[in-house]
Amino acid sequence: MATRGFQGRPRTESAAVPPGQYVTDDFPVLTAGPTEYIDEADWKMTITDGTTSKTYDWQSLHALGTVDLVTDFHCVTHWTKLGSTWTGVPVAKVFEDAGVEEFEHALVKSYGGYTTNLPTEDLLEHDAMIAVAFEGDDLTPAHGGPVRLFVPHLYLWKSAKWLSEIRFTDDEEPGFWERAGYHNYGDPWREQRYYSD
Ligand SMILES: Nc1nc2c(c(=O)[nH]1)N[C@H]1C(S)=C(S)[C@@H](COP(=O)(O)O)O[C@H]1N2
Ligand SMILES: [Mo]
Repeated sequence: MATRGFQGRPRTESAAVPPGQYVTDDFPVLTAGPTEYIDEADWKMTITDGTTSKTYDWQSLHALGTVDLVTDFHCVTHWTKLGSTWTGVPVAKVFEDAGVEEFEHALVKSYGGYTTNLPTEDLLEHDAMIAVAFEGDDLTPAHGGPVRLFVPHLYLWKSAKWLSEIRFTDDEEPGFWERAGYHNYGDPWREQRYYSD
């Protein structure tokens, strides 16, 4: 009789680590430029499709309801952190609340001018969240607090710190590292580190 149900290998630490990555217990800080210091009370973020826009502050973001997510994440500089708990509002929830149009591309902007781009699908159909806490504590300024994007299935440069805007567009617009030669998509499992990969 055929066996049903789970047939694969049980998930082990090595199975959870993408190629070329090592596991660290640290949480290194990587910022191209100065750390932004933004009070919760001053933070604002706009969701826009160029025509319809909605702006959120700390209260109106939290009013949508936060969820906890336990996940691994991967930095292009080769470190991977396993099983951290993040708290935030799923991007799909904010998107729905904002009532903006679902164009194919998204450009994410930060206080301080950092940008990154990704397909809208990757913000809406994966675990992407607008994160407010890491391991149960408010995000520190160095890690993008009070609010950052967190997209665990792509290399960490897509997770813009000090989030200020998500813009949905018809045309793809490369962000800061994407213009500087990083891969446009950045899938850690396919080692999409640089443009030529
Ligand atoms: N605003 C902003 N967001 C950013 C960056 C940045 O320089 N500015 N660096 C990116 C890169 S390259 C990485 S690896 C991660 C690092 O996040 P961490 O400092 O919390 O580890 O943030 C990403 N988000
Ligand atoms: Mo990075």
